[in-house]
Amino acid sequence: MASKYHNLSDYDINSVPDATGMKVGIVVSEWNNNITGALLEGACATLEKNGVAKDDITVMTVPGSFELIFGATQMAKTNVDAVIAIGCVIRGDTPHFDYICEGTTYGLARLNATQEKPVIYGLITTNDMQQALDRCGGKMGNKGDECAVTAIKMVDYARKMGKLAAVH
Ligand code: DLZ
Repeated sequence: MASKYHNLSDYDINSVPDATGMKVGIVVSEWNNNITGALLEGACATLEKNGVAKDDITVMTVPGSFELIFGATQMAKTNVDAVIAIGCVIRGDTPHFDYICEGTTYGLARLNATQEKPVIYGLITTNDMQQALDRCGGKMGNKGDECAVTAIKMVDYARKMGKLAAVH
């Protein structure tokens, strides 16, 4: 989680499994696209740095963060090994923020628990634009990098569990 103790881009490359051959689907929300675009760039750069081929990254856009649920559900049905959902919700003057954040988070969590592929939560929820900027390549790093590393680790985890299940 982003906090003053954790720069989102701070990871030990040696602790990341080799991602050669992994296929990753990324669903990106168009709302606040100055933020989501930077998160997407960070995610793609980190996936490629760790061995994912450019052609093995599938990117699709959806209008808003709430649509990430449907977008990620459909993406998980394709031949990707993991899905990263990227969005940014910034608090406004009404309770709308809370409904979108809760609905999207619940939807993605449910999806993560109810099908076979890992779904990575790349939803930034902030009080203002500056906090969002800080988390897409600013002083808090880039949450897109963190999502990419998490996706690679979870695909590796799923593969290991698949091998274990085959033995038992
Ligand atoms: C409507 C809305 C608002 C007010 N704010 C955001 C936001 O900060 N970030 C975001 O990704 N989407 C926002 N949306 C759009 C909703 O996610 C959704 O697209 C619409 O409610 C239509 O389902």
